[in-house]
Amino acid sequence: MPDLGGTIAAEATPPGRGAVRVVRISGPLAGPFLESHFHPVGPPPSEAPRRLCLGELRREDGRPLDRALAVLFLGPDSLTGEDVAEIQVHGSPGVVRGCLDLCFRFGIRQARPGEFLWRAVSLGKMSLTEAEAVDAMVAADTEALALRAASALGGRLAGRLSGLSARLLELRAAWEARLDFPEELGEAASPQETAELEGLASGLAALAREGEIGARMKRGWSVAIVGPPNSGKSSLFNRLLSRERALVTPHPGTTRDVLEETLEIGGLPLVVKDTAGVREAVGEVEGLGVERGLEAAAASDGTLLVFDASKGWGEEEEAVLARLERPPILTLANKRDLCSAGPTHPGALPVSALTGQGLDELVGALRAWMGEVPPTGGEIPPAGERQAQAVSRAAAAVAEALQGHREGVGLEVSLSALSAAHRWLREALSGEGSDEELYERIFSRFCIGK
Ligand SMILES: Nc1nc2c(ncn2[C@@H]2O[C@H](COP(=O)(O)OP(=O)(O)OP(=O)(O)O)[C@@H](O)[C@H]2O)c(=O)[nH]1
Ligand SMILES: [Mg+2]
Repeated sequence: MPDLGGTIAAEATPPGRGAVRVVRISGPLAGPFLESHFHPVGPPPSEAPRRLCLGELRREDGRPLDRALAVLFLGPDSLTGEDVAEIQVHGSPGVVRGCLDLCFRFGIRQARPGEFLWRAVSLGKMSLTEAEAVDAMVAADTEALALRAASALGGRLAGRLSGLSARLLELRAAWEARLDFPEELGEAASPQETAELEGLASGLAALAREGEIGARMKRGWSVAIVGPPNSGKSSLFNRLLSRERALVTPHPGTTRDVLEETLEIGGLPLVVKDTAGVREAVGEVEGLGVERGLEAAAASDGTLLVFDASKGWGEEEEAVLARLERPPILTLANKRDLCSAGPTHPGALPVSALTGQGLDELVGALRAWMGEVPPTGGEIPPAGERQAQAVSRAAAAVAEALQGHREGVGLEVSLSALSAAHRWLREALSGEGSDEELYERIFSRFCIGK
């Protein structure tokens, strides 16, 4: 088990160069560190807690390291519940390194991943649910994911989970009592109890579904662009990305390696892959490219089959279709600008990578294929994968209890499913185990500085 005590420091901002980078310190040495190394222009941070103070950060030998802003939050009114200092330095790797080294020579140690949030949870400043929502927020690559994470912040998700957990406990208690005093209370569940079980089952099922949507939103969707050589796959890929990412030439067999880029459609991530044109390969390299392209197509959630509408649909196109594992989600009749209007191929969407014709329809169709995912979910979704899994197990256990109850298995059997559900809900809420075990299991996967 790692040492989780002492005063810790880490950079709270991402590495690289920028206007400002922030070093965060938590623990009893936070105040003394500022006292000895931060020389304020006005009152020192210890006399003006929670206020930004301008001053000079100086090394042990008195040489200035940077002009900086510092703020001190005195525990327990801080992120972690301990004394926390934050120092805003100029955003260069050198200054941050110098500031952290100064901390380490002062007896402060490097924070482990997620250790600030872990301290906040162990000192009761934040629920596990909120800490995981912060982690999900930092990991959010799209606005839709940020909106989901935000709805779990501020304790609302924890409130919802505890509400469900309390109702479950009450139902368990009522049924335990019936088992203990069958003569007085009767052995059969009351209609209200049955209704409550149904309510719990549907509430948890909705929450579990939200968790699945969240996991999907994070993972994203993937689509491979396939078709005969020279049909305009790379041109369409570039058009979707709005930049010249892939090579385009009039020569068939231009694309070899699979190119992958992530697009955001309706706030959701979509990985688009450009692949080599499928035909009996002209050479070894092209042959390898074709194989890779087909593998990428098989590994994607869907394919877009592109053909050259000015040439029309023929044997080449049928051959590509035959080599796909699943039917394409959409067939695109490209180079529509070269041929007059009229039917191309049944169900194909006419597009032109050159003029952009049909692109809005294509994006709309992709969005529809990705499913109608409500960006905020309306509900307050589970904040992370661990929590989503626990909720989905709780939902499965309650569904099992309900099914058993309907089949008349008896309260005892339903109760054991209910108590399993309760355990999973508690796991979702607070994680099971000691503080240190929780650190290992959950927080150590977070990034440093959180
Ligand atoms: N007129 C017209 N030309 C297009 C269109 N799309 C692509 N082209 C042209 O078709 C040729 C082939 O385009 P690419 O995008 O390289 O085709 P590809 O399917 O990626 O070809 P491979 O990588 O060889 O399989 C290029 O000369 C493009 O400029 C279009 O919509 N209209
Ligand atoms: Mg290409």
